[in-house]
Amino acid sequence: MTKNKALLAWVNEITALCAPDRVHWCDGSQAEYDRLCGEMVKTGTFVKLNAQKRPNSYLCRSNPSDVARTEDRTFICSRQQADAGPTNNWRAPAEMKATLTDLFRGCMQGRTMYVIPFSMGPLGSAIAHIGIEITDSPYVVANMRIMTRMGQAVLDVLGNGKFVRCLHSVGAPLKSGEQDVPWPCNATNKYIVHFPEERAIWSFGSGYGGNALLGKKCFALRIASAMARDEGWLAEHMLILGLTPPKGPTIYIAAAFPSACGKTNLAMMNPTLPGWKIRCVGDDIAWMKFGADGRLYAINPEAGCFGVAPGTSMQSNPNAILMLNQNSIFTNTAMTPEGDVWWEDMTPETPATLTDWQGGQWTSGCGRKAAHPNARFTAPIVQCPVVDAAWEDPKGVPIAAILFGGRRPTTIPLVCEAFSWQHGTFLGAIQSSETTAAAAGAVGVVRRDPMAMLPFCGYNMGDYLAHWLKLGQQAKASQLPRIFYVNWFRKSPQGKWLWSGYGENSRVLKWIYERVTGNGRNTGKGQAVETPIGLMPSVTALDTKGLNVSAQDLAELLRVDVAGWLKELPGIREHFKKLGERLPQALVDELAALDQRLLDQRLQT
Ligand code: SAT
Ligand code: MN
Repeated sequence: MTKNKALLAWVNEITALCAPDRVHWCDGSQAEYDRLCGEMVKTGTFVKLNAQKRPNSYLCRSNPSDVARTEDRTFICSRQQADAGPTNNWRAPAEMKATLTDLFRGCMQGRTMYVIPFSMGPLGSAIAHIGIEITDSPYVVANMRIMTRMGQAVLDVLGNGKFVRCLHSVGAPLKSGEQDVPWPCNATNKYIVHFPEERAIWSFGSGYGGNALLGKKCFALRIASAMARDEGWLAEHMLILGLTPPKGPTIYIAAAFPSACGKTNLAMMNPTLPGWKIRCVGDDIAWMKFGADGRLYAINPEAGCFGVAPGTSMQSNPNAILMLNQNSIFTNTAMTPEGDVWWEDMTPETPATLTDWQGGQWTSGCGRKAAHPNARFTAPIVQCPVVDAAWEDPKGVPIAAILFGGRRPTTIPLVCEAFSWQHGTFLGAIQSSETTAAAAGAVGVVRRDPMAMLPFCGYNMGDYLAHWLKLGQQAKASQLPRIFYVNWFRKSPQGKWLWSGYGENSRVLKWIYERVTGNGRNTGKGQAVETPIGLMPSVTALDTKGLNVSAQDLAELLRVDVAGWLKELPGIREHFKKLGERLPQALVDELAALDQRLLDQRLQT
């Protein structure tokens, strides 16, 4: 247990407010996990999967009203509205506390309140931080045990120290004798609320993903980004991977893409280039601090993957499929008659009949999706066959390159390198992607999503970009990671993919490796040409040996579409206007310089 006075007082306070029937302090043991999962099988929340096919694994079906993050119900409650900025929903902290206090009063009646001590990052790492989540959802407890280091060991490390307060309720109290439902939630009243100055989170009404597993987006991104601003580090929506050539040292790369744009696939990819290896440190979040040597070191604050299931297959991501072989939780996937999970594109052949994600009968060709497009797996990252040997190193891994990217069928080339940290920050600031099913709302609409942090930055996005610039100025330029912008998602006007992606993306990573390690100079490798938008590989610089791509498609992938870029500019100006007054002038200057370079280029051609 704990002697931490602040923690004990807070647990007492929340117990009095929420009025649960019981309080359980999670010890994080396997026995506790097995018991909770067993109880959820009894109540119908979990279905135990066929143990021959998938040992110690469960399927869970959420309420159809609770299937993704709800950004319109997500709030940043800083004291000053300007500190939340124009891209976040804001309410005055006192007003929001009053609303929430009313909602939370008695909200855990008939339920057990769980106290979950968890560490984001290896226990005791100087980059790690501790949180305590209080929740009335055993589903959250089970997922947090996979996604974080959780339990008594965390309390031992915490001692009398500080922790982030994470309060969560499904918002569905039970009257005495009332029968529970498999997925309790509050269909009409959802609040995902952050108090960055207090380092506190209050989440009400949703049991799904980032709304409820509060260590993830709420703490590790929204609250941590505010901590990082104050303390001079970076909390980013980035995967971390190690890249090793056939001969030569490993480099580490961090990459920011919006939710459901292939971070998990890239983080554990099998390169098609012979002899190259990729190892996974993390697939979603990176916490990065400058080390004594001036380099930027990253840890993965998580211990599991909460990945998008549909589309994951032995072709697209074999290492993820192998990671899910056991000890995993599946949410909103379909189920086979044999009691295993299934989702769209999981296998070459579609099963004839299934139970769909809502528990209904499903037959092949019926026209409905069997799994929800945002169906998720939760699996321990140690089960990934290509987990990096240093993934739990408390020091973190040194980052040599940072990638930004998104889904863009047109205009944005396969890869380009920033001229400088400031230009790279600009490329991150104008990052754009088509929306996906990871968040509630329309899918396939292009949105500007700076550093893939728009839904996850816990403070003013203008200040956030200024923080990036400031860290760059404080560091030695030669020590800083180099910044690249990539786009695996180009399509022809007829809608055909121009680039096969997945393992073939190793060809782009090889060029990046050569840029970073050879400096592109004197080695004859990693040759780049200067273009208005950045440094790009000449057509021969990209290793295309054995790649099935026409010269025409390759040229298109590596072309600077001057007309297309000029058409982007009004949208970028609009976007910058939306970011508000605190947008750094340096980025406005970068935009003007880009405009000028594009116009010059148009004159020349
Ligand atoms: O639901 S989560 O926020 O955890 C997943 C995602 O959107 O990336
Ligand atoms: Mn994510």
